[in-house]
Amino acid sequence: MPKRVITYGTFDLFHIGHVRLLQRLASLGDHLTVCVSTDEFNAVKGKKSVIPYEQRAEILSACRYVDAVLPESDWAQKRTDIVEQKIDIFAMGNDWSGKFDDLKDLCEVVYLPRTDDVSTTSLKAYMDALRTEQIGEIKHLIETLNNKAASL
Ligand code: C2G
Repeated sequence: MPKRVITYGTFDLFHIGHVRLLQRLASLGDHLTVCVSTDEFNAVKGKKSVIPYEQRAEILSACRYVDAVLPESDWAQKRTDIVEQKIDIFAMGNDWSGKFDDLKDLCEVVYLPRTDDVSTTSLKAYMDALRTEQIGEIKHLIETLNNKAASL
């Protein structure tokens, strides 16, 4: 019987950590379903993604390791999803280690190693730093031009 795997996440600013996780998840079975957090559920999680849900879902659908994409709209849907989707393995990155062991009565629960040195948070921080630097450069340019104009 083909093994069916499921995972959940925001997958904002899709990066190599996400790709490697999906690759590992796909190698666990024959079919991988990814439940992508909706923008509304992200608010519940205390997150605001840069990329809106529709685009995050489309990006995941385009990933060679992903067979199906569903919305994740609340914490409690996992049990229903596992039963309805006939899931054999529930898997997440190990930053969630132990958090979903209650699902072990329904299916195998696996936590896989995260990819170090990359995260959506660090990408956002880098973009913010770039933006701050660019604003500083623009302000300096304006000041220079004003000084030149004043000396004419
Ligand atoms: N991940 C990873 N390596 C990284 C970053 C993320 O393996 N460098 C994994 C996480 O462990 C998670 C998945 O990629 O399994 C998605 O990460 P997020 O988009 O941050 O998802 P999260 O906010 O953890 O939401 O109900 C579960 C939640 O929806 C999980």
